[in-house]
Amino acid sequence: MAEKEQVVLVARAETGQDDKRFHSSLEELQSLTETADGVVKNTFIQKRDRVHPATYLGEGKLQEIKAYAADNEIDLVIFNEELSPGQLKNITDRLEVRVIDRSQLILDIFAQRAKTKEGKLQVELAQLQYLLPRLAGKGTELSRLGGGIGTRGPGETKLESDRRHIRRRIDDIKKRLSAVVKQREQYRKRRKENKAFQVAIVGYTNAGKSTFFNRATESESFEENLLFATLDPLTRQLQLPSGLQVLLTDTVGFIQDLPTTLIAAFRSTLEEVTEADFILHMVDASHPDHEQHEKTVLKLLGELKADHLPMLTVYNKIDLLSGDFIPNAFPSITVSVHDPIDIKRILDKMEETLKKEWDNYHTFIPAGEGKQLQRLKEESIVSSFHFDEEREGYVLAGAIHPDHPMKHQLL
Ligand SMILES: Nc1nc2c(ncn2[C@@H]2O[C@H](COP(=O)(O)OP(=O)(O)OP(=O)(O)O)[C@@H](O)[C@H]2O)c(=O)[nH]1
Ligand SMILES: [Mg+2]
Repeated sequence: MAEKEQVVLVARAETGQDDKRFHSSLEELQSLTETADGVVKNTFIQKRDRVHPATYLGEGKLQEIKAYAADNEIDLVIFNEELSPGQLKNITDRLEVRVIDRSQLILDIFAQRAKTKEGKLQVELAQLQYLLPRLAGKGTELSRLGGGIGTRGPGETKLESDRRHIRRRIDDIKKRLSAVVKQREQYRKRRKENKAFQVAIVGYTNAGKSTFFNRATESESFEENLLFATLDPLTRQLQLPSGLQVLLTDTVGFIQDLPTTLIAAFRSTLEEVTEADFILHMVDASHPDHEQHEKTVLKLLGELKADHLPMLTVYNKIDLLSGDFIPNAFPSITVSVHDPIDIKRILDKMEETLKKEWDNYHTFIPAGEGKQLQRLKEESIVSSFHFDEEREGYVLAGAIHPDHPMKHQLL
């Protein structure tokens, strides 16, 4: 394995800003750096209300960082905010060490983690779009693409560093993406026609989504104590306790201050969410900023126009909390998805929540109509069920989605 890069973080603090928020964003930058395989050696903070248009920070601070970097064999300096192309160039010239910003760091992590063809194409597109205005076109600038955090491309591909090639590659990726998106739409349409009930797990990065997804479906989705462990949505079939069949989708984690290029690129990855019938919102209740995380996720759900969907909030990692936990959201459940009993509790609670949204029915199905019976068991929530000897058939009660095609036969 390559040696880890030695990193310095740089942030700008404004007077009167929310202190807690500032520190959590710095801590997040540190986690992101570690996820990208860097080691944070030091953090520089400058109090400054206005960004210096040319160099972001003041001259004195930059000299201080430069001296530190030279004395401590620093490979990379990461700025907490997005830098303009001009700032990036000026700062790099002054510090004489490689410089990237928060966006580039996140893009780099995404590049490492993307798994599907579409995911890889989208990350590369976002990276190239970010890079293009930042290439000054001189040989020295281009050589900075040599390697390390912020320069890595998705999969086997290497990031291009020549403007003309980049433009051609961007066009090429867009063409390929539209083909992939069409395929995906077809597939989704087919799935909709089959009327499968779709549940999307959403939440801030590292909340425990994949852990729940794996335990609930007993599969092997990549779960790790890293930010953005999951980049491509994964969908699997799951049977709820009553027998209801749903399609469960694990999604990419949300984060505050996501680079704008990435929001656009990842919209289609999150389109699974807009297609969902139900949202499971996973929150790491043990995280000191969980309220802020919750808000970030709800805001993004609003932007995706998915905030009208029925939702269950799952407060996770309760094993790490000592005191009582008071939830903000309703309906909600407090769990540790490491505990198998809690997996079952979440599934029960999902059904309970759905039942409240759905319409109740009582019905009779003659013994010969086995197919109908099977369908009701899989597509509705059957709460009671017995065989009536006299009438020779099944007496059922349960709840069904208001738009389900079988509904009118039942009521
Ligand atoms: N202590 C504790 N750790 C948990 C719990 N649930 C998940 N974790 C850990 O939290 C880390 C993150 O879990 P993941 O399931 O990868 O989180 P995620 O939400 O899928 O994260 P992204 O894919 O990055 O968005 C892993 O190390 C899990 O083992 C829990 O209930 N208690
Ligand atoms: Mg995950």
